[in-house]
Amino acid sequence: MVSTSLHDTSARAQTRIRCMLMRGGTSKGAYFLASDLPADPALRDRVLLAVMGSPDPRQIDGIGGADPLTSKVAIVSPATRDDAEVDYLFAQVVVNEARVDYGQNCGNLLAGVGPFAIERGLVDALDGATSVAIHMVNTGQIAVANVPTPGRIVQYEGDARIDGVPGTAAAIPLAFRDTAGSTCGALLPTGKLKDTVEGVDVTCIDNGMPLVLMRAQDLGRTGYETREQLDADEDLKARIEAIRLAIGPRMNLGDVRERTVPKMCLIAPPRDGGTISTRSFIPHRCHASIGVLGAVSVASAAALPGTVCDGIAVLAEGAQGDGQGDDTERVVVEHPTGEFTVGLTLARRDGETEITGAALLRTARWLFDGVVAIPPSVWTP
Ligand code: NQM
Repeated sequence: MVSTSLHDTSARAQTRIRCMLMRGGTSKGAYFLASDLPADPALRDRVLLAVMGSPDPRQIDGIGGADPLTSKVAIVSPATRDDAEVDYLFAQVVVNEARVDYGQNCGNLLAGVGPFAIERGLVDALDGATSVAIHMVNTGQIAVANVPTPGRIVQYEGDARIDGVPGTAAAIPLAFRDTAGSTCGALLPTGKLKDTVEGVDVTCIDNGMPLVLMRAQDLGRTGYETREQLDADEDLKARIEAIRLAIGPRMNLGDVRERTVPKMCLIAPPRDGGTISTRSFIPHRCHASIGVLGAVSVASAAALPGTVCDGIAVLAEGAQGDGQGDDTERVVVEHPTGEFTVGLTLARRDGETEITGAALLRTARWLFDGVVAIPPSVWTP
């Protein structure tokens, strides 16, 4: 049993806070019980900055990995809603700035929330698999994770492979129901399938993650560049940021200068038998693969006729048709390190397509459990 102690004002020693380090999907982060962190939000943010070692491009004085994908925190507590077992608040600790952002979800860290809740005793495991309904506090939606728990113990090893993570691990299927308009209030926040910003056609969409899609060729790129090439492409990044700042208020996000949303995504025709090829910016660095809810938003745009994906996305026969009834569409989103498959549930009525759900597969791994040490100076601003 690890001892936890919240701040003791008489102590000169560092304060030990219980913390579990987990890989969630293609991200890595520190998982905390909310009750192990300070209740005061400003103090909690100072603690999280100290945990990760921000602001510092190398995060040398913390456990962050000097990349937005490894400078993440999950704060978990008993659910405040009847339709969930746990609350999950996601915090993005900005690497280079003394800032913690709560303005988005993270579907990758979400994959570790079910296992963490079971390991910490918030949820009782069943023999076989345990379904955990998770209230994603940042946006107010529910996700359901199905955690493998043979013998009532979380199983991390398995044969599921996700691109962006070496090897295989136990599959954790995730299902989302009500993610449309998660942050922007509407699936199509500008009210249109297509807009033109700074002379570039874009589709603004929010099915769990606010996203701006642009055809790579409209920006003079192929869309197949590597992450490193794109991160070094200052001209491209300046154009993308100009589009982001211009469209942010029209997506109901206000001034997005200091926000991590909307994410920006270059699209191109698929090259490896998938539906669409992507390079996403989160929002200033190119993603090594693609975010979970980012992929759900891309897949949603690909499935809707009239977006910038027309003529680029290769959908299954009849997938964009104006038929009637419900069906499931498998959308394969290619990214810099492979592909991400999203299963969309679509309801079609009189030529209109509504996206009613999304399902996908992630894996997670408990890496380390212990206490993180916070210097005394953090407690006094
Ligand atoms: O889109 C990166 C990630 C994410 C977020 C980001 C995510 C999601 O890959 O749901 O998972 O977009 O900042 O972890």
